[in-house]
This record gives sequence, C-alpha cells and structure tokens, in this order.
Amino acid sequence: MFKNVIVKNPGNSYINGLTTSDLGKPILEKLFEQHGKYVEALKKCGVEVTQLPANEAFPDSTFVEDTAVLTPEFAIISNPGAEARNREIEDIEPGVKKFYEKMYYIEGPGTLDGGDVLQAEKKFYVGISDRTNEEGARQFKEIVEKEGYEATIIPLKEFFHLKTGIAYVGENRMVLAGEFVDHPAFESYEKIIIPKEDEYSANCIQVNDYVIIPAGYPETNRKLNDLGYQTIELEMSEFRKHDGGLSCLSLRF
Ligand code: CIR
Repeated sequence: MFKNVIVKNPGNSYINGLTTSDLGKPILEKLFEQHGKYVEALKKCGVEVTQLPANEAFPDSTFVEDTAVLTPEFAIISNPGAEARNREIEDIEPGVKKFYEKMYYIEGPGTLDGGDVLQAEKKFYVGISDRTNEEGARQFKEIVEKEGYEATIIPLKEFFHLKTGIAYVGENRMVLAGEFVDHPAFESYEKIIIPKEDEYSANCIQVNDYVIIPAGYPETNRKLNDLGYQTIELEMSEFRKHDGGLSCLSLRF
C-alpha cells in the first residue's frame, strides 16, 4: 500500500522545458487543470498528497519522479542527467527528508533519472539511457543491494526513460511495450502487452486499488479491467507535449 505521494505544481515556465516531441506548445490553463485532476485522482486512491509549490527557475520540475527513488525504508536522491534539470534536487531533498531518516545520494560522475527506475516488489530495474549512465546505475544497484533489494541494469535501445515503456501493476504483472515485450529480464512476469499505437499508455501507475492510465486508450483500459483492475483515466496532453507521462508527475511511497 502507498500512504504518501509527493507532487510539485507546474509553473508558467513549464513552456520553456525540455522536449523532443512535435506536439506543439503546452497550453498553461489546460496544464494546470490536468495537474489538478492528477492530484484529485491520487487522493481518490487513498494517499496523502504533499503538494510542493512551483519553482519558475526549473521549468521541468513538475516531473518529480526523476529527482528521487523512494522505498518504504530509504530514499535515494538522484543526480538528474539533463544539465538543465540537475538542480531540481535542491527543492526535492528537503521535501523528501521530512519523511526519511535514511537518505542516499547518487554522486557525479554518476547520473540517474528516477524515470529510469522501476520497482517491482523487492526487485529494481534500472535503464541506461541518455539521462542515466553506467556509473549512476552502478551506484544505485550498490545502494539497493545493501538494503536487501535486487537490481537488474537494462541498457535502453529506443525508449527515452525505462518507464516510458513499462509499468508494474502488482500481482507479478507487467505492462510492457516496444523493446520490453520480449526482453528476457521480464520473462517471469505475466505480461500485459501494449501495441505500438498505444505505447504512451504503457506508462501507467498502480496506486493501491486503482491503476491510473492516460485517457484515449480504450484497449489498454479494457485489458486492465478484464484482469479485475479499477482504472482512472486522465487527460495528459499538456504533459505529453514535453515527453512526460503519468509516472513522472509523482513520487509514491
Ligand atoms: C525532460 O525532458 O526531462 C522532461 N521534459 C520530461 C521528463 C519526463 N520524466 C519521466 O519520464 N520520468
């Protein structure tokens, strides 16, 4: 069960954030509305939401997932791989420290984005990407192994972040797209396979009794419902314009 979630409000500077997409310029009014609905959905899932204020100096900082990895026992403050985002950890660290006695840090030259880390019970999967380097992944593995978890490092071929194409939804089930569908690391899981045209919906989040998915993917919704999951669908257009998905917007612990 998750008890707590940390989110960070987007600011007006969001429009100056990083993106590789050609989906157009975000519309701030819609962005704020979508973020508000995201917070409401989390509350419906029964978690306490800590809502950090926007920081205009960091346009991408609403994507809090990249700045930390939180478990029931310890927190790891990451070292985000994009120069423009690296100092976001200055805002997150004090917010996280309120909940944790045991804090770890990824140190340079290691870089790691939380978006490259997937947790499935006592196992972590860590993607090597444009943002997470081998040294960052090595440090992460060392920390979590010391804490009694396992970690598998997965060099990415196409996805931006590891969690762009994968989600763990409990009960030994993985939602998988693209390069992960036949990946040997995920052979032991029951697979919910997402085809290319629905790939964006592979980034979904299981929060207690619900799975939150992006709106507009009826097939993904159906597959989850058929397996007995209650779903909440959220409009994510303005986050998607800047390469963000559902998992990126919160730290759940
Ligand atoms: C970035 O390029 O860093 C942001 N515009 C998007 C980050 C998305 N985060 C994530 O997938 N965990």
